[in-house]
Amino acid sequence: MSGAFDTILVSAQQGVMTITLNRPDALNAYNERMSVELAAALKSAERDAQVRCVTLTGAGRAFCSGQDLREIRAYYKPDACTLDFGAHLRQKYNPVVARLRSLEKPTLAAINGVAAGAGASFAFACDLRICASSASFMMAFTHVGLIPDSAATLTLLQHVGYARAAEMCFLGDRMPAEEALRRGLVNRVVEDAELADATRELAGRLAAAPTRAIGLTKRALTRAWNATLDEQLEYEAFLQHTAGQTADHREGVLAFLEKRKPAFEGR
Ligand code: LHQ
Repeated sequence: MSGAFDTILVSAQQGVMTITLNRPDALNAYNERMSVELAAALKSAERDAQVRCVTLTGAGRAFCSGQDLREIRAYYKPDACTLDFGAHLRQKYNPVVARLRSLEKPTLAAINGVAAGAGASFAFACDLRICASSASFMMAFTHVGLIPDSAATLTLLQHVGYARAAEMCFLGDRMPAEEALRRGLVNRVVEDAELADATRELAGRLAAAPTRAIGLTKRALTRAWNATLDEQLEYEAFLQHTAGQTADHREGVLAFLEKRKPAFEGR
């Protein structure tokens, strides 16, 4: 599938699909074509049983600088902006974020450089974030008089809490990787030169995990934000019924009893 795209690179190795946003001259700004291609790559990750982890990263010195502001330049008339923002988000951003969140496989953002605007939102929508030490996050929306979108008002809030989320969104200051780690916004920070290896190692571990159970765990964690204790207990019982029927569950228990490492197959 790697040959089919202009704005992203896609490769698959040992159960890990790596999607690289690939417009480095524009800091991987998100344009119309990238929205179509990213949606297609995520759809194929969803359908392909061989894919058991998805890594999202950027080519060059940035992760993603958000909306390509040059591409929408023509909408800015002398007295008004004629872009239909609602339709733009619903068509080009929301399906990608929804797919990232609902994918029943682990997603890992490998943040190689600045993640700004919707670029930060995409990183926040992934399950885990590993970060190069020179990377940073910037809620750039405020600098162009917009509100955070692509679910950042939810995901950032979940990751760092209201006070920090509000400050990041209102002021739009760059948050360096180390601070993001302290605030719980990212899982790991590594030296820039180590990012590729550390990502491969972590993604490899995720791809070797019991994929069905991970997918069901994602569902449970997502539902928990809006659930009461009783609802969540019931939902866990419902999902565990499914997990209990998987080959990986059986393999995990047998491996424990036989004192060996489990070999999960993702089914
Ligand atoms: C860019 C961009 C970019 C085009 C760097 N576009 N070229 C939703 C609904 C509808 C519409 C609007 O948007 C949204 C969601 C959003 O994402 S809103 C937020 C949009 N993003 C931004 O406002 C961020 C704009 N970029 C920046 O603030 C800086 O470039 C950052 C802080 C990311 C990096 O700064 P530097 O490291 O100093 O790099 P630079 O500014 O020199 O950029 C390098 C090149 O990349 C430059 O091109 P050039 O031809 O001059 O070398 C920039 O024009 C280009 N570029 N971001 N979003």
